[in-house]
Amino acid sequence: MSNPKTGEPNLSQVEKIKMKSDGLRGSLAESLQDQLTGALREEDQSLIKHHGMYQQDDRDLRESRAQKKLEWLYSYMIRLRLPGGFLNPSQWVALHHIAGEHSTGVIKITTRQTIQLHGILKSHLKPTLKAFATQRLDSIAACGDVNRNVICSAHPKQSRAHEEVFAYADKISTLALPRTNAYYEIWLDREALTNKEEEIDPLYQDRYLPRKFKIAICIPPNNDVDVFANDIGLIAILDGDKLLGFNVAIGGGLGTTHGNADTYPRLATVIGFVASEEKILKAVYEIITVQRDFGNRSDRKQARLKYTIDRMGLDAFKSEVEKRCGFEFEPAKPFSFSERTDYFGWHQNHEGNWYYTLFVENGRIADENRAIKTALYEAAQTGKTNFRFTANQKVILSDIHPSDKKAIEQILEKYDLIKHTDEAIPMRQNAIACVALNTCPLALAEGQRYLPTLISKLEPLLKKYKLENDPISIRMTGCPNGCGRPYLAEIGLIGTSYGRYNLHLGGDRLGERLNEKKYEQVNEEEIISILDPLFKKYAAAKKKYQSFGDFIHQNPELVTTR
Ligand code: SRM
Ligand code: SF4
Repeated sequence: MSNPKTGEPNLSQVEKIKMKSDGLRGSLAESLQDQLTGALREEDQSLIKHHGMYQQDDRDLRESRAQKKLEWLYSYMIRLRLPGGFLNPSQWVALHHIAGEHSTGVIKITTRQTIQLHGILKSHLKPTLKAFATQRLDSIAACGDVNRNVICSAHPKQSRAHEEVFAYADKISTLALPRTNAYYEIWLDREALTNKEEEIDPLYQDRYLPRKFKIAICIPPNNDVDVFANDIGLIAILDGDKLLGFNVAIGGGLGTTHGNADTYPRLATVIGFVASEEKILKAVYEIITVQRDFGNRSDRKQARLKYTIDRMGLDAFKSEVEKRCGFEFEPAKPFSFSERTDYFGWHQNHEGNWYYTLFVENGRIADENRAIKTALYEAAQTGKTNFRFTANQKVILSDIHPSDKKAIEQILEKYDLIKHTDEAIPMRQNAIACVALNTCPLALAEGQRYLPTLISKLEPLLKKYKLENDPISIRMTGCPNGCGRPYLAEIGLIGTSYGRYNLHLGGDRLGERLNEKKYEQVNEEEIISILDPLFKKYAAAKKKYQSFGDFIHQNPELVTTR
């Protein structure tokens, strides 16, 4: 980690870029002016992430463009910062138009309760962000080495306490926002600040964090956010309708690298309970500062909080946090999860308002098989529904007054979306696939473009064994970074090369146990021929097990690791 001669840390390239970036400005303003290329200068490609954007290219077109001696077709993905994943109807209408005017048109719901737009050309970046700003929407810190979008159980209005818990997503997001005004200057043409004092950032300083940082809040008994996959997981402890505080879990993270045994997925560990709002925010803040000060800044593959904790030891890490907080955590309170799901269809809350959770396969809102995008636009235009995203890439038409339910239902029926939601088998409803090809530069295999087809091939098997109503969780990613949280699925498929995946099995249904890699580099035919007999045996023994994942976990001899 440090130079043996000078004792100075061997900083990674990204660390150097951040530190000399003048509050994440770098030469972004100049890079944007350069009309000779669709790309940014290399250093700015790192910085732009902290503004919620990634430079990408259309990977499907690489070869044909190379043949024509053209540079890759560069474009940008923008990810919004939406703590708790909420949009009002006028924001939705604006999003619909922005997506149409500046991006591929597809509104992509992510696994962290927000949306991404892809395919935005360099010249469209500023107009896109300006249009979002008119709706009080921004992409600040949606990516980069900072705290990302804070996620929260997606049904915040189930009870009064749910609403209170939801408000924490916003408070934490604000607490952990970088102080720089670079975003406003570069993208929104605001005046540069003359007084740099105002930009002094006590949390991030000039180094930001060693790596991305993620926080989730969940409300048992539903672990719909996969709370243990986060750097910080806050587990709400309720007494009836009263929020008592949160158990705090730290050190979750899923990304790994093929062939690098020093990388691993890790579930967050519960370290205690905190009660008052002041203490909760202080605890979150100081966990971040300890990671800032102790995290690995030489090797980005070892820089996430999970590695800092495992290197320092959990007790030492916790003591350092408590020392900085000036208080000790109370012992963790008992809690338990009984589900990890979105509540599809219509549900009414304690105030009498209605919620409709719509099935959106892998979060792609477009007019593809069904006119989902048009339907949601029409629903938004009525002004009678809000929109909430789930951490499983779905959307909830929400907060609908009883007198407005009919109008919204008619729109859903007009576009056949109620049937669309009801007809998807639970495996499909709950499945997650990451973006992968054609935009993700790290993809080794397909994700969202392929999982629907694979499920269609598994569906007859499930029917054959009368398992079609069993919500077996299946998740696929195009590489081992874990964006679709495949390590927490009963069936996890992790891309290794085009058409091939490592098959992981045996995760539980609640997101409390990681699965294990059982087969390497299998193709579709092999996946099906492995799962067919396992489904058959599970169906015969089903009564004895909570889930397919438990069945595999408790009968490891059924799976021959290869
Ligand atoms: Fe992710 C990188 C997409 C959730 C772990 N992720 C990427 C990038 C930006 C590729 C890149 O670095 O150039 C992907 C952009 C693809 C594209 O074209 O849009 C990408 N990640 C996504 C999304 C959109 C997947 C989706 O289909 O929904 C999710 C956006 C979330 C958001 O709104 O903020 C997404 N990524 C996740 C999750 C799941 C979660 O947070 O619950 C994980 C695993 C949890 C974790 O962080 O450990 C995840 N993404 C990664 C990693 C591995 C990090 C690591 O610690 O090793 C990378 C690569 C990296 O950071 O170097 C990555
Ligand atoms: Fe890309 Fe890999 Fe994330 Fe999928 S898991 S979006 S392929 S980085």
